[in-house]
Amino acid sequence: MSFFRSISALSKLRSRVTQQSSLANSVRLLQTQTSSNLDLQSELRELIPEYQERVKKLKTDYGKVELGNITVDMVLGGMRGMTALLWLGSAVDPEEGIRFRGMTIPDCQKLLPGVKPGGEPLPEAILWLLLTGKIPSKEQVDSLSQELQTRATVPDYVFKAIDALPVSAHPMTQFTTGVMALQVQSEFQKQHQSGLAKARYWEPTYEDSMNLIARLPAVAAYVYRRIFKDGKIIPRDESLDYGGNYAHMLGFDDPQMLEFMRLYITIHSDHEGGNVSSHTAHLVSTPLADPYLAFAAALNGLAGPLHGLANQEVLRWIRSVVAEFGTPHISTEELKEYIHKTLNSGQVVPGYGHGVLRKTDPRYTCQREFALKHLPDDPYFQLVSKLKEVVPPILLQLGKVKNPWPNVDAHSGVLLNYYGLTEENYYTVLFGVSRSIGVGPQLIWDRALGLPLERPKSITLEKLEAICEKAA
Ligand code: CMX
Repeated sequence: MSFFRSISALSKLRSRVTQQSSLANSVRLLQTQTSSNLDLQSELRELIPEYQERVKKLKTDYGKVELGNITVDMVLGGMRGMTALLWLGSAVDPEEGIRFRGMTIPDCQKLLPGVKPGGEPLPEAILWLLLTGKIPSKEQVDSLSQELQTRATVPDYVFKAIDALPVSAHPMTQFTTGVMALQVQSEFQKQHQSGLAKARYWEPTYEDSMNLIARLPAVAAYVYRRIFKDGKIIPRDESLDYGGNYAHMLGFDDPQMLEFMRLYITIHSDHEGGNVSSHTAHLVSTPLADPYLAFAAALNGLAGPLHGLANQEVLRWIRSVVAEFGTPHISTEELKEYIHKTLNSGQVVPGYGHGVLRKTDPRYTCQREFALKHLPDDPYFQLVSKLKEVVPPILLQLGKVKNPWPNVDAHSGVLLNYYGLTEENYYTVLFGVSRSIGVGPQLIWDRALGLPLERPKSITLEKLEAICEKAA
């Protein structure tokens, strides 16, 4: 199928999707591309020439096609609405939310293999989908699971680097330090210094990205056990899948928690390219910084309270509400009062709002559905449900908030808390591990497609004023 026929098929698919036949259509689209290889790298190797052709055609035949105008608002408004990045794995529609290679979260829950039929998608499956655009079979997912296990050994100096920090250092600081220490093993850096040809850049990038993804759970679990469990480390269980094993190394073996972890990693993996962590990873990788360097930079952006740290902030805020009233059973009036108090003190309500979304985040909705199934009577879940009714009208009244609805971070904390992962300072590390599964594939494609150094033009204040005066 040619690229333009694929695009037209995709846009037809999209309009039909909104008429509630998303699953059937997604299946039809993805079935046109059945996977034949058992291992991921061979699958990718087959795909790369086709994608290179598509990008080449765009550059040679359509290079001057406009994607929109750049306005002063965009320059002063954090580049909102400026389409300027190529990102293969996923796209966020303001009304509908995330689609991973064209598939919604419910599509993924139905079509991607779980541990058992009907189980939550395995993180290995979303990794396969994001990298190849194809739905993997259970056999392929199991083979990838094994591949990740064989790559998962973490050198001792990584743990020593973390140990050099005070235990009181924030979990994200300790985690990112571990990622920087992993960088010592970068294949890309080694091969590039030995004179690697450009056409082969993607190969060590694949090695680094897969090694990084495979090793992160052990590093992340080490940080958790070091800070919160007296340094008692739990070795990995090779019989478990990626998400299950991560939960196990943290110290959680309840099968429901393992299922939640698989869902959590899947839905946090990717959120198109413009969010701070994904964009940072891409940007930092473009001067050929290796995947470890790029991902460590991404984690530093994720650690900001308006981005990935918001999940920590949400639980802290919920705990402060409960502490204020001495109970999680709080009346609507009391909740309203507390929200106003937060806003009047100049703070944001964490877990609400978004830079792109204009409806409730489907990542929130699927966590809500999980909670309704497994913990409907949990008082913290009930409080989160009540907040969804009370917060949006108050934010709307402010007259400036573009999206008053809950985002992914509004929900994850109460689920983790229910299963015993109560230390909210750690939550962003979970997000970080998950985000590697979205970022890794894009870094591989960045090198396979030969995407150049990212270097947008900036403008001085005087120049901006002069242009505006002339336009007026
Ligand atoms: N509470 C209070 N005020 C909010 C708000 C919220 N939840 N969301 C937006 N606003 C305010 C903004 O601070 C801004 O105020 P000023 O003009 O005074 O600076 C105004 O409304 C307009 O902002 P916006 O255009 O609606 O939102 P942005 O695209 O600028 O910001 C986001 C998006 C997520 C940073 C913002 O909604 C926010 O701070 N939310 C709370 C933090 C949060 O949940 N972050 C997690 C997002 C998901 C993720 O990345 O993980």
